[in-house]
Amino acid sequence: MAAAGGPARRPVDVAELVAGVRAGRRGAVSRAITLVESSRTDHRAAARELLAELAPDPAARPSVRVGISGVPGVGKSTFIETLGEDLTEAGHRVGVLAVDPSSVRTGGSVLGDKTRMARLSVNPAAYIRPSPAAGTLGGVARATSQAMLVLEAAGYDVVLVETVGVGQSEVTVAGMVDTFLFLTLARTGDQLQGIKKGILEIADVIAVNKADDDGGPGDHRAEARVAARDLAGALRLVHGRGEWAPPVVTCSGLTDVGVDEVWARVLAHRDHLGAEGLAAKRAAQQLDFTWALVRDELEQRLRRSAGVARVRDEVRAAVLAGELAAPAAADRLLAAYDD
Ligand SMILES: Nc1nc2c(ncn2[C@@H]2O[C@H](COP(=O)(O)OP(=O)(O)OP(=O)(O)O)[C@@H](O)[C@H]2O)c(=O)[nH]1
Ligand SMILES: [Mg+2]
Repeated sequence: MAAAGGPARRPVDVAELVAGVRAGRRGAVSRAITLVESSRTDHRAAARELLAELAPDPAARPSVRVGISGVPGVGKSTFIETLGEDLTEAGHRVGVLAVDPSSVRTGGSVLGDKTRMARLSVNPAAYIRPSPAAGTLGGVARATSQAMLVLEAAGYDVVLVETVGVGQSEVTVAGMVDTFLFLTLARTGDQLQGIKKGILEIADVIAVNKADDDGGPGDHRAEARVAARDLAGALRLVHGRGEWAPPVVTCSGLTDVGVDEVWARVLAHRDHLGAEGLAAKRAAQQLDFTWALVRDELEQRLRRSAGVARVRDEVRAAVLAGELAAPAAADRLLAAYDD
């Protein structure tokens, strides 16, 4: 375990890492993911080499990539644990990753609390990786999508990506998976207010979770069914004829009721895409990802720019004092960057 912080910065042995990942060795998988998460220049070069070596065989059956989102506490981790156990029992190998926007600010992590997936985290057919704890959302997204490639090369044929349902992270995750599953609750007040319209547009499958009798008084199953019916009605207004209309089902991740049904809908969505549709979707995602990487890199160059650093304080003071209008200030900064 010399990778993390040994004083002797040994160069990365990419060939050894490739062999280890391909053999499905957990230690190698962990080190490979740490490598693709690293922002060190020499690591970035090694990571590129690694990913080129691990590139999937185009003739092989593609993995199943599913994003799972919903507000904090909706039951994503519990659902993933139950689904993961069911899938590994059925012979799949399941990788779990997280994109956590809060980790970008606080250094925390959605999956940091592994006890929430106590069974899956000791399951030999599963691999759980918490969200990288630092960086921009773009950086975390890059790390996550590359970690996905590592897991796939290691033989994980299902990859589940958990993300908290706040803002841009959902759109980011939707841009790197085949199917986007949105978990919601029956009792979040007005269904349509509780769920941002944007979510309804990116969700491929929706499940009203906690449809069980484990959460206090009331008939949660009946409430969940009513909520699912209302949502399905609302979705018909959003989606046109002939398009995939996201099915709305009910489930309980905690008691493993309806989870198989949710998975069946995920697979139905894949069938709807078809092999060509899936390939086209992934290709389009790669193009979007390319530009996201460029934007991310440009932002970092902007931050590192010596020219910008020279005028930044002065421009800031002038704008705050009302002496310089924003468009003129932006021109000054851009001119300083271009110098
Ligand atoms: N009744 C009931 N409770 C559940 C269910 N799933 C999760 N819970 C409970 O809800 C709480 C939150 O569950 P998590 O699985 O951690 O939720 P999460 O969406 O991953 O939460 P964050 O990662 O913090 O966003 C826990 O106390 C769970 O025991 C369910 O299907 N039914
Ligand atoms: Mg969670």
